Amino acid sequence: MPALGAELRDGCVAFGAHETCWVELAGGVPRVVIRRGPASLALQTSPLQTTADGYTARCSDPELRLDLRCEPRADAWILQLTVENQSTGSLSIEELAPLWMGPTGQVRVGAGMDRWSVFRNGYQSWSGARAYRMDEIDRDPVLGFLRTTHTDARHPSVGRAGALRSDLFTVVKNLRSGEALCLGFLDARHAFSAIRLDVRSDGLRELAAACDFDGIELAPGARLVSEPLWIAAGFDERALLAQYAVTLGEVMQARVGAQPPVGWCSWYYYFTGVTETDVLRNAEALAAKRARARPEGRERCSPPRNWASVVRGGALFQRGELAGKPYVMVDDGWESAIGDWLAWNEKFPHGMPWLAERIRAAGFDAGIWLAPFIARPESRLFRDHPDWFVRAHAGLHLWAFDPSTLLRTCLRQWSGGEARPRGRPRTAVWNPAWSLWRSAYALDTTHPEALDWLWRLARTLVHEWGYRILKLDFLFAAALPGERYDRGATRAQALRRGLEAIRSGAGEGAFLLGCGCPLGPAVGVVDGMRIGPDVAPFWSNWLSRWLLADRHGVATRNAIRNTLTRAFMHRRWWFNDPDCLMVRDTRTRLTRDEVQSLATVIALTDGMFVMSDAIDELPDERWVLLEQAYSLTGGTPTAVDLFEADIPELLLCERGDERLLGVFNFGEESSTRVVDVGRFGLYEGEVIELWSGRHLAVQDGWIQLGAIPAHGCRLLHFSAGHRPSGRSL
Ligand code: 9PG
Repeated sequence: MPALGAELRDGCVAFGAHETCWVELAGGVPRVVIRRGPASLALQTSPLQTTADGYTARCSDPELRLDLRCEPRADAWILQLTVENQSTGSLSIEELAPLWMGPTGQVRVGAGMDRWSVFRNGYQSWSGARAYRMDEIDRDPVLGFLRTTHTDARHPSVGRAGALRSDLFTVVKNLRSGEALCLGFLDARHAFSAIRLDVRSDGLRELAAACDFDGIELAPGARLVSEPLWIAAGFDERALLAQYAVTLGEVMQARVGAQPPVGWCSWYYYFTGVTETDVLRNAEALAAKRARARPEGRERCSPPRNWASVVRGGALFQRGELAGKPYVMVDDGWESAIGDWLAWNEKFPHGMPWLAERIRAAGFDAGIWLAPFIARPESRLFRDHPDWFVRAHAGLHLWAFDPSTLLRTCLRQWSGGEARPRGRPRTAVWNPAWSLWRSAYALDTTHPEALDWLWRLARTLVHEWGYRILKLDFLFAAALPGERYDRGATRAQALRRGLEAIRSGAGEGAFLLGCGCPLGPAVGVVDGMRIGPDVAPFWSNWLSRWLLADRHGVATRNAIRNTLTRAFMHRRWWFNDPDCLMVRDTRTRLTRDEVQSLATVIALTDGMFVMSDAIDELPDERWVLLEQAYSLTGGTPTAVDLFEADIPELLLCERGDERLLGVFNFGEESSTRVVDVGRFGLYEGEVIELWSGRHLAVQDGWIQLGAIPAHGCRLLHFSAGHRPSGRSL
């Protein structure tokens, strides 16, 4: 990987790679944005001057001093900005950018911006992530309450071609000449951050690598430090992403266990209707499957011969158990109210501690779902402690409306009152599955009593009730914009404090699974993380295509996209949770082709392996499909065409000396595919399409796959053998 050089040129910072790799950033300055009254003000800096470990500059606001630390690392640079308030009054800090370039700046990544493909990471678990071309528009969901639940409410997308905002990091890849540039923040405990890029036909408008400080106050004499920014360039964009992910994981002390868990979750079959009997019936059905899968069992339900003879994997339970017990998770539907997590409803007559014991007696770990950072208005938590909740800034109500809030706002307006009063609890989630009428509110995780409650809650669920796996959902609520008890805390810090309180109560032995969670601040606290939207018993629908801009929300197609585009985070920041693998053939609109595509993506990307069907109703053939998919896990995935497609369609998986290649057709028509085996460094020996068992011929380095149906895939197995060495993708 060619190393970047850095220098000070005309008082600005400049980076450049050597001649063979044409990557250059020139005219970069640090920048601070402060709030003055209702307006935001970007302060210009004086020319940077060299200091012992970097550069220093003053802002146009004469009392603000900026120090930019500029540190070389193997093949990368780290920039970190410190600001010091040398004035006599406090300042409200919106943004600290260690690197900012305006129209006079220069960014080159290979020849011509027209062939750039830019990775846009989403804010939280459910936000879409993919590479964009410069003529594409990144759209937010259409309705306000969906923007609140799927994107960063403080930073709506610009909605114009060439303007992109990528949370935490980005990679810019030139598809013509091959160069790639990676910019990414290495820490997220103190502030959310993003890379903003705005390119017009006449050139660059803005490139900013900036941390969001949410307008917190900087007292006279106080200092504020940005998160460290990592900058590297080269030709191998996937190696850059991997190196960035590894480095962030080290800085934030990511929790990565030995092997991703296997589990069952009630949500995608029973939804909120789940009962105690449903959970027990599935635990028993799973226990029966496991008894049969054991070598001493009488009847072994194993994959078909041709599959088992070529794939070297284990049966679901045998290998899954090496990582600890498989788990049985009671998802949403057990609680007495959203917010009241220590009381259950009448569908669980024996109580949740009893159920955990029964699950454990059946030989599984017990898992439970909760949304610890939200509470609905009727919950005891909210009624007893209204002061534990985030308050709305003026003007926030219409961002996250529900019918009741909307009606009250209109009535207030008609009666001549203030339309959006300050200080009311801010609405966080409008979920029709809970109530059509009113929204849930966001817990203030900077309030010491609320943090104490979270600690006690986690302690009770894990150590008194016996649930070792906690699925923590709707976590973004802790980071919504609003007024908090601690006015000096950023949104990222608020979220982090809430998560840390839960970890501390749950203990080191608990497995915390984040969901609906802004990604960065959770690294080092959670063990698993949902990295995409919910799967669904359908591929996609009008709601997902139109209201959710075809990328952010519930739809199997959208879940598959993120599982592929965020695969590189797996085992570096946590275990990726791709969401559940549904394989049933009733009560679903997913076709067999769609189920096989979901199974192939989940298996080859190696994340958590979670089932969500009524196990005792599954036909044998579908249970075998689960076993088949599981036998393929454990490899290292690469989404080969990550920068070339909306949803990558080539997924290579390296498993010891075996290679697996998923070739997908995510289009709406059946389509013919050929594979250039040379591109994958694969040899011309035996190739089997696993789902059909067909042997495929390699002719002149090509495999003709024929037509792949819409949403379908082919799964190629290249057995160990005479592979040319030293070839990469
Ligand atoms: C339980 C579910 C499942 C699922 C989670 C999460 O209204 N909404 O915007 C909305 C978004 C996501 C969602 C439900 C509602 O799903 O991802 O696995 O646990 O909650 O309610």
